[in-house]
Amino acid sequence: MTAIRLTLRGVRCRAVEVPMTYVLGTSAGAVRAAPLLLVDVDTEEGVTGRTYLFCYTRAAAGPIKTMLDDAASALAGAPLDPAAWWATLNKRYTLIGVQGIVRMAMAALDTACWDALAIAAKVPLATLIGGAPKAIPAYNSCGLGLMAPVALGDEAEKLLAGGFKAMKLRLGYPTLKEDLAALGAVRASIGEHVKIMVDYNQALSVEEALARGRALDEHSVYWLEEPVRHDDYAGNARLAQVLTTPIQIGENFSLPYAMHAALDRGACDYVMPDLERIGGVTGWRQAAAIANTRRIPMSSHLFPEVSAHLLAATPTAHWLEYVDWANAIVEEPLEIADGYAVVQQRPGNGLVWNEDALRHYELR
Ligand code: SMN
Ligand code: MG
Repeated sequence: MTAIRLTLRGVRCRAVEVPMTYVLGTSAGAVRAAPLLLVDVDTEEGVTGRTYLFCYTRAAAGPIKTMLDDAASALAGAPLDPAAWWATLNKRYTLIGVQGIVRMAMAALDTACWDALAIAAKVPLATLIGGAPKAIPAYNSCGLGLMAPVALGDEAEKLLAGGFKAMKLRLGYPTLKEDLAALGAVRASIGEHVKIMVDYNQALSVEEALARGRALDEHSVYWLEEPVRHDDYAGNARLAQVLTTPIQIGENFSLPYAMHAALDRGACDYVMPDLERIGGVTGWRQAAAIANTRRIPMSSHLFPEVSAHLLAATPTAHWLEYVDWANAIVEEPLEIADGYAVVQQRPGNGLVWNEDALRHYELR
């Protein structure tokens, strides 16, 4: 741990729902607005660390806040030590289980504490965790949900703004023919030189994924994401063996243990952990070490502001997933230049709330 000494005073949470520029129409349902829980960790020394959680559904914001308050009440007055606090909180929550919203609350506390420590040390988060600010290749993951091919072509063209050289298309239509029509429409609109990742959000059986995957193998898809149940490691491993398109999973890895188990089973070619599911900055660093020992390319899932710092300190860093959801409520949105996310030199992870905008979107 670092030599910086900060003392936990408490946690403040505010729920907001921000409009999304592009609807995220996945095979498992459409997301039209982003319910976010903004988390501020206050210290006795006056430094505040911040992060946010994506709640998926409004209903989860309140219960996550309750769990965060509980965790903070157990640790108030203690010196900030996010890596060590996992053991303390694992013990406190063994019986309920460190899963779901319990784990999301712990990840947020962890991430905000790391922000506070970086601010106190006057260095960017990337630097505090052993990297340095740099440009991170990003793909545009806004939109491109399940919709008519013509609309997909139009949207894909808009998503090139910012110089993106890669974007993600959601698939999982009732038929392979429709999947190929969607892919064809995006390809025709953006040309041969922009990479297309495709995401099934676990829609397929292994047999169906083999059939659709073999067809996609002929269409230069950059990766094939979550084709089947995320925790069917045997099924994913079969796909990774048979198909030439790389298999990408990881947004549903629960803590670094799940990623370790998936890689032990050969379940994928690439990994893309999610900050709030992998265990915050502490969990991410452990996952990055696992990916490094196996030379597995590691991308991020959502939370581009913090993830850019994490990827800047990840030995096998691959792609940043860019979404613009938090832009509506932060002072300085993550900058994208020529398709790269720019990790800033300012201390911490860079998240500062725009209080005026926040009041507008706050859920009460
Ligand atoms: C996704 C992200 C957030 C909500 C729904 C779906 C998607 C992704 O799987 O990888 O971006
Ligand atoms: Mg996904």
